[in-house]
Amino acid sequence: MSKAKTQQPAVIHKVIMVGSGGVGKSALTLQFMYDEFVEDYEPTKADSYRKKVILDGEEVQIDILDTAGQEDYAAIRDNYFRCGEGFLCVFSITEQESFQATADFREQILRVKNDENIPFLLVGNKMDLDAKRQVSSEEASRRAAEWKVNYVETSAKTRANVDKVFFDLQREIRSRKMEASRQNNGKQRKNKDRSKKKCVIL
Ligand SMILES: Nc1nc2c(ncn2[C@@H]2O[C@H](COP(=O)(O)OP(=O)(O)O)[C@@H](O)[C@H]2O)c(=O)[nH]1
Ligand SMILES: [Mg+2]
Repeated sequence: MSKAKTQQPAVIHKVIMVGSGGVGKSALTLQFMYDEFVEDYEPTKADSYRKKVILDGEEVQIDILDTAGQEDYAAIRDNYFRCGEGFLCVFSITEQESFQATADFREQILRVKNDENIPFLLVGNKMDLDAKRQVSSEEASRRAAEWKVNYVETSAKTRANVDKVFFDLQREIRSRKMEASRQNNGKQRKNKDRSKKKCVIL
């Protein structure tokens, strides 16, 4: 902490990738982080990443937790979700089941965070595979509207909208934090300790 030169940006936005296995959570994360399409990332591996980015002129750090199935254990999943400030809820447009599963993820997140306005984007990935499409953008947009969130289609392969989803979500997180700090203005910050807890990957 004493190395001033390598000091991390003061602002950290914590993003969690959720969604069924195989939808492209890791591919989106790695495309965003390293500008490459990784076809064969270990499907059971959860990992966290951090990167300095410029968000509307301000240097911030984005922390991304790429979840990978251990979420089946409720305690581990809840621990992950509690750490998150914003969620990219990913399905594959080529797999109807993965779209249905987003409702379960949404429900679990709302239960853990207890906040209807939690920063959240519904992400339809693999838009480059339009010929194999099983979920129409109308259907997905309808669900997003019900949830009062935005729907964005991406391709981790072509990089389409990859930056957009990570940056849009960070903007939502930022405005949510600004709102929270306005509400807490002058008051003791009750959640301070909790928000400092590290995300533990098991
Ligand atoms: N064509 C195409 N394939 C993708 C895309 N995103 C991921 N994949 C492939 O889908 C498979 C599962 O991706 P992965 O990122 O491991 O999914 P995860 O289980 O959600 O992390 C891999 O073979 C990826 O190469 C995409 O946008 N387009
Ligand atoms: Mg993965």
